[in-house]
Amino acid sequence: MSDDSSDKPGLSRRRVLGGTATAAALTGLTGAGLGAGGALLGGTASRAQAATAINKAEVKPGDLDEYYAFHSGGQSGEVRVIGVPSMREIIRIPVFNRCSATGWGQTNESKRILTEGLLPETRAYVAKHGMFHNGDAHHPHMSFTDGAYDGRYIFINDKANARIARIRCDVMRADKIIEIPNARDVHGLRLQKYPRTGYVFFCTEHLVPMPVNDGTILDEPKKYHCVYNAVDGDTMKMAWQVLVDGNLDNTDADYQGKYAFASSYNSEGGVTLAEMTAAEQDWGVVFNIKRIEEAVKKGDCQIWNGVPVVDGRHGSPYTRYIPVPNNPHGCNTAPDGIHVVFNGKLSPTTTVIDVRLLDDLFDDKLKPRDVVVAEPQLGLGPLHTAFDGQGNAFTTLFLDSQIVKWNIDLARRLYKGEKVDPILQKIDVQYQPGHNHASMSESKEADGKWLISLNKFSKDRFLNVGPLKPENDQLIDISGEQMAVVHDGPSFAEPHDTEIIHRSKVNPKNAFPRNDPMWEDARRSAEKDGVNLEEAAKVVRDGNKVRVYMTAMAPTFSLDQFTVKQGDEVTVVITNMDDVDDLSHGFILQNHGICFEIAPQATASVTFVADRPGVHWYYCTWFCHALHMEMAGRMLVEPRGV
Ligand code: CUK
Ligand code: CUA
Ligand code: CA
Repeated sequence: MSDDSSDKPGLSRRRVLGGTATAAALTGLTGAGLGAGGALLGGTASRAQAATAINKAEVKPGDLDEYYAFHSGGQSGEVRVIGVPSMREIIRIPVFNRCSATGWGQTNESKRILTEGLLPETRAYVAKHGMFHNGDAHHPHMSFTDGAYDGRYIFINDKANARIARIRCDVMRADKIIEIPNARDVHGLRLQKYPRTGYVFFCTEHLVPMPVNDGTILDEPKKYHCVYNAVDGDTMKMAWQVLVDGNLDNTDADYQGKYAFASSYNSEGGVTLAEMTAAEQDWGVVFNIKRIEEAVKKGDCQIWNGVPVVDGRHGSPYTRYIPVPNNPHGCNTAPDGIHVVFNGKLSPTTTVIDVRLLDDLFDDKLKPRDVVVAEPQLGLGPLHTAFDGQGNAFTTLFLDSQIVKWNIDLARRLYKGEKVDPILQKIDVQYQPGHNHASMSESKEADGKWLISLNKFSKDRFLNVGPLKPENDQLIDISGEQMAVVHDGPSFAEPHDTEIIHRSKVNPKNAFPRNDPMWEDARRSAEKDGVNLEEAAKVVRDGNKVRVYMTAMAPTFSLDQFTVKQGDEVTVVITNMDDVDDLSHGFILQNHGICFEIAPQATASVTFVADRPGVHWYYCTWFCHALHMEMAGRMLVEPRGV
């Protein structure tokens, strides 16, 4: 234990928790160490072992990583693609944010995606007050076919504005974003694994008046609710919702296509920290997919804002509530297809259920606690669990700043009364881990090679950059008996979750297909104007609306000037006719706040009002040619009345 512990983030967290958490949850909290100050090697891993592991993690210049990791960007609203094991950030995919480089949030194509799925009242709100340019992206997950990652899509939630986005993995761009009715946020998100995705399952976390939250109910928490949600991942339309008791936090689904699971830390239905931590136990909720689908089909549901809502509160045939101590957080299905782990957070335990017992639970042959097959005591602040596909689990201990490796079978035997210790190793991480994720871990192809621990504090691990520090994403080699930390990776606000997916599963294109649906609107408008996007060099006036069509081909725009009148609404539509790998162009219009990227074979457009008479240069932003600097042109704006 280090001696300067008074300013350790872990201890201040404990103080926060200590204020209201139950006595049971706090037992032993003060005795927990933060991890020996900055030691590279945690637990019992030897130095030699770690050195070999670090060797394995090295990716030489010019070599490719073996895995993609898809990191959520938290409150930055984006998704980041990381190479594993090098931990190099490869690219960012803007989703819920506004991206200065790519023009996401500014181009007409991205604005359509960002607005078309909004609910009518939100659309009216943003029309009046401006677009949302933030999101809180937590849980990126790749679509499945038969329990294996299939490389089609990544789905991710926006906790801030109750949205779900779908990212096409062929071009690594978001193509659908929808807002969820009847809710005010979206938290835990996982996908149907079998037979395929299928459903996108997710939780709403914060209790609100439902179905109408228009001010008629305000400070009456008893009338607030949460719902469990399923969206059809192919159409990105709401399939159904399930009304529950208490709140919902994280979720996962089985490998049989029958059940989905969610944790609840607020079974109390409270609205203050004290209320939400009042009970010794909360619960994990099990959702019976088949029964819910049948209920929707036969109309045993209400329609709230166009969505069938099944009543899954206590006593319904659609859900079962399994008591779980205490304010549980993560909910993780093991790749064995059998076990689901609820992570106790305020309880030092995880609660493991066996999905083979769930049919009997729903037929009332078993009671809720009968499906619990293990409840190992792991350490303080268990938040999330990952798996190696060989029967072992890796749980983050937020308060202890450790990852604990434990064996599921041993935990079951301990639960039955055998004298065994399921804990195989604990390793220090720096510091305070939230999610972790092992390679291929949430699929049936979990391969037990690498684990990323997404630590919430980096503190002294990187050069000091002032009061706001990065997070620390640590890479851990889990291929041997003992875990070893092999890499520290600073990352900006704030990966909550990641997925490590073998590169054989992901096959992005080097250029967009020319007939991509992304610029369907631009193509239609061009056809109406008698313009061929692929050969365009034309200015079309339509009242005070002006459409400027051009192509970009290194090192020229097909128009090196165009003239408009002050006050015109100008739409610039650019098609990148280069089809060489890695040959993006870009378009900046000076002094108009306009910048966007045009990927190989893509079309992109921006609409603005030309309200500044004079000469304004536009230029290419992506270095594309020796004459990139010369890839430019002028917009001439005639003063009004000329
Ligand atoms: S949550 Cu952030 S550490 Cu949104 Cu999955 Cu657990
Ligand atoms: Cu085109 Cu730089
Ligand atoms: Ca609680």
